[in-house]
Amino acid sequence: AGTVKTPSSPGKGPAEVDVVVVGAGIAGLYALHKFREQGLTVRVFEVADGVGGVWYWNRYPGARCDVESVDYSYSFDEDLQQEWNWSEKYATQPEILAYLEHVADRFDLRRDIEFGTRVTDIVLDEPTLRWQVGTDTGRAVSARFVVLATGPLSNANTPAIPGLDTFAGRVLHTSHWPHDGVDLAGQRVGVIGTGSSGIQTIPCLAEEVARLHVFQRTPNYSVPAGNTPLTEEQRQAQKANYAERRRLSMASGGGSPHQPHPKLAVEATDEERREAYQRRWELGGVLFSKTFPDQLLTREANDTARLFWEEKVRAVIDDPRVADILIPRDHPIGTKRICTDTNYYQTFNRDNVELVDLRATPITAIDADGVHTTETHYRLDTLVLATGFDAMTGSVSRMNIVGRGGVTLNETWADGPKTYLGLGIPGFPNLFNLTGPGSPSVLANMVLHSELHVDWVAEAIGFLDDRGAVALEARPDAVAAWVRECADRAAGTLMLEANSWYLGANIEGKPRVFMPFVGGFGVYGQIIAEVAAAGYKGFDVL
Ligand code: N01
Repeated sequence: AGTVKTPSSPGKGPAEVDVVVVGAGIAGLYALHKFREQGLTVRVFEVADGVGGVWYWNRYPGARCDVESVDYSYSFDEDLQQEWNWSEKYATQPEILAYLEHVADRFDLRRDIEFGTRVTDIVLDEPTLRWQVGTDTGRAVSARFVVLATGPLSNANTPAIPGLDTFAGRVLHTSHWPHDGVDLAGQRVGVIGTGSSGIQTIPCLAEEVARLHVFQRTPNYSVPAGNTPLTEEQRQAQKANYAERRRLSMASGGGSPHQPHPKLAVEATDEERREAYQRRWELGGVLFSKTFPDQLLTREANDTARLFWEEKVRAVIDDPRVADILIPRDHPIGTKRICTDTNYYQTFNRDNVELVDLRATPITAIDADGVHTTETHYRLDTLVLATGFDAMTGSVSRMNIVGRGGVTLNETWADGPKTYLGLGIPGFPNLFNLTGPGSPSVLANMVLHSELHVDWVAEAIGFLDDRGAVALEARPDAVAAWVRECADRAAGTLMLEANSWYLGANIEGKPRVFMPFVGGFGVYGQIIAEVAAAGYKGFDVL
């Protein structure tokens, strides 16, 4: 448990504010803008030297969003959405970062953000119900509200492979790629990890390096992104239809305007199914896993998608033995985040690329020169770790968050995260965790989800202020019911059949709990709106 520091202000910045926001990514930037517009004083702390969150850090070659740029952008300001021009259907990391920097400038956000500052402690002062926030730069700020906008995928996972620290070459993690780029021309490079990051970067690295060894433990499903430049005509058409596009997105399952086929996969004819899958295949990207409404509900429906996918993928891989290694067999399609790619499978037809099947020949150690498997030693100049994140709880768990009675959030969540609506935690009044466990989170479009959460918190603060109330605190019975509802909904799907990071399965010792709310973004939006309209049912108003 932490101690309460006396508010102080070494260097710059206020010692007392209405709201402290942790993180200046998509959610944190909008939170700052929204709360400030509401007349609140706000301070944002951000570890990085700039805005952007994941889009600040993940600069690996090929990094690109898998949600269409027109949808993966803020809706809160009509002029912003009409004036910004996306150049491609799926935006690259540099373009998204440029957009977020533009937003920071346009709304004059930087003056309330302290960069290069990590929040270390968030401690409740129980008599006043204020939060004392401490940082690694020695700042201590007192706030009525704390909003955690630390992002579900911001804490890199580096595997504990024996000897990793003895490697003489360079070790790069995709999520902490050097800002000035890396020249890998002529090198022998190894990539460990074939999730979304690996699958995006492998085709780009293959074109640059002399020799690429891809170390694959578990194969993933990937669908071609189908990225294209946007023409001025397409942009105009999208913008003319923006309001309707947003309306559909807010009511949808995943926060984008595309609707699933109106029939169940198991009720459609073979021909109808093929046509529907083909249309989604051509549309490109993650939406393939939501072609039919029952695709993630029953094996029978899922198999129809899986077999269509397998046929497509086998057709572009020259060596059937390589195809066998690249085709997943351990989980239904879509039960891990489906990946999107540009020429991923075709990359294994190249002479300078070798797929290493770690299921057959596991890594035993890393030495100064490269990677040892049970069969071979691979000499490498550079090792790329595309090994993912301690997702959804990783960043929050690294802060010392202390609520009522000196109990920490890590103690409260020892058996897995427990929230009411993802937003409230008993014992932690006025502490709001955005887009985290208990909300649709990573299953939805993060930009619209961030807006939904920030707007809800802003309204809740307005509600308290109108009544002269001090705090909102989730009730234990409401948490128990919500945790049960989230678990029941997940159990009704195929999502528990994969060892995914949604379940914490990629991190040793992490409790196995399906963390996102699986009931859909639109449904969730309705639920939290109804709770607010009913005077914050399930919360104590203090
Ligand atoms: O991480 P991952 P990611 N030895 O956890 C392997 C979003 N995202 O950064 O499955 C060998 O998915 C691990 O293997 P296994 C998106 O939501 C989006 O790729 O544990 N291998 C796996 O192959 C995504 O889902 C975009 O057997 C080891 C890989 O590393 C999420 O971020 C782009 C290992 C990790 O895959 C995370 O994606 C990028 C070990 N010891 C990311 N440890 C887009 O928008 C781990 N692995 C397109």
